[in-house]
Amino acid sequence: MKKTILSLFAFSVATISFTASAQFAKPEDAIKYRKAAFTVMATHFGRLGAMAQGKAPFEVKSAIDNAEIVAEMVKLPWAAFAEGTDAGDTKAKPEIWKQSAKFKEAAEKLQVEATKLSAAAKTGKEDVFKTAFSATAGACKSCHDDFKAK
Ligand code: ASC
Repeated sequence: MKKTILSLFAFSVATISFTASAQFAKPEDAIKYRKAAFTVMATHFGRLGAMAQGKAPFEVKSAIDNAEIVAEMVKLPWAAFAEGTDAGDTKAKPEIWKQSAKFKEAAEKLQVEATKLSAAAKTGKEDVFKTAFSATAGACKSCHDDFKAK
């Protein structure tokens, strides 16, 4: 029984990782894809940053629209960090694959914070929005510190 469960588990793990790398024909496609996702994310996060830092007026609709895009985009890059996509036109550090549990945790933390940011924008309260923005920016930064080359 135990053996059956173990081999089923091993099979599903193998299937999942195979599927992740099978999503992209070539490693450079995965690299391009994840960079594109981060670019879109950073564009909309930057618009939120301008409001959070008082460089643009705080507008609830704009905050909601941009935060919703960030919260969706933040789901996308991770599948493109498949095995074998560490070399090429990328600032991804080898630690992404060497400390994959820690990387996964950082990615999940960002997704949690981005979801909270979207909810914060919907309160329409500038101070609530600013606090959630800082927490999300902190999640971006701590992952970059550990996993992104300068
Ligand atoms: C941004 C952006 C990032 C993060 C990060 C937060 O606007 O493009 O990568 O914020 O700088 O510290």
